[in-house]
Amino acid sequence: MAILDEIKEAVVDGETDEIEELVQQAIDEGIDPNVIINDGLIGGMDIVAPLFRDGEMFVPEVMEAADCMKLGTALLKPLLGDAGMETKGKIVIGTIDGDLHDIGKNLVVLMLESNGYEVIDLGIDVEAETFAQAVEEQKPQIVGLSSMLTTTMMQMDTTIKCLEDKGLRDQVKVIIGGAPITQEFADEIGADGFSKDASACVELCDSIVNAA
Ligand code: B12
Repeated sequence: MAILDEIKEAVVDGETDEIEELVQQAIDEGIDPNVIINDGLIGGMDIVAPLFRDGEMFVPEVMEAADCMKLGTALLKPLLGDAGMETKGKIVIGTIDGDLHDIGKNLVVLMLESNGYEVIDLGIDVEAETFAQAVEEQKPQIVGLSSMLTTTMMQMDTTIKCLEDKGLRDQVKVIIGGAPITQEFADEIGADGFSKDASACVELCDSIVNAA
């Protein structure tokens, strides 16, 4: 079996003991780290997603798949390189209040950092007030909100309103993303940008900082 397929399968099976060895093997075979992430690790999560939705995989198993993603991306991070690059801008990011999903956000962070951005990651389950405080203290050009649950995605609207209430909205561009998020939703809540994946997020941030 080709190594990328083995990585995919290891993510689906939650093989936390094997994933690092497999990713290292792919690196040793000279496969581009971005390809290992997109076609190997994310390829695995793409198989997990419908299984979870259809009740064929359960939370503990999906957590193991998530752990594989973390172990694999940690090995690849140094290879994506950011050393010596001049900082393009500062970004505060987090998963919104009530939401514990962080795989996608972590990939966004990884891609932004390896493309020369300074990223302050507030983690998961981040309250609107905490985003506002970080904007006030860190003075980023961009704040990124991640959401995977339709039940809590309106917290993005709450966060934008909180920035408005504190007089911080004009100082920062708000970008949003996550599986249920669309451009239409971004327009509806007055976000400045949306992207469907981590690579597109880098392009979005580049266009925002270049326009400033
Ligand atoms: C993994 C997973 C989990 C893991 C999370 C582990 C972790 N550390 O993240 C666990 C098992 C903990 C979990 C829990 C739950 N989950 Co869940 N989960 C998933 C799953 C299968 C995959 C998500 C994922 O990691 N995808 C892979 C990454 C790479 O993709 P991504 O997250 O979309 O990120 C990309 C883009 O969206 C974008 N992006 C992401 N963030 C941002 C931010 C910005 C600023 C930008 C620009 C772009 C951007 O770039 C990313 C990289 O390319 C999805 C299924 C799905 N279709 O998404 C369900 C899913 C999101 N979960 C769901 C549910 C219901 C739950 C639970 C309520 C289940 C339960 N009964 O307990 C809990 C909720 C816990 C909580 N309060 O948050 C539902 C949500 C349904 C809905 N309509 O809201 C989904 C859709 C599954 C389903 N039913 O189909 N889950």
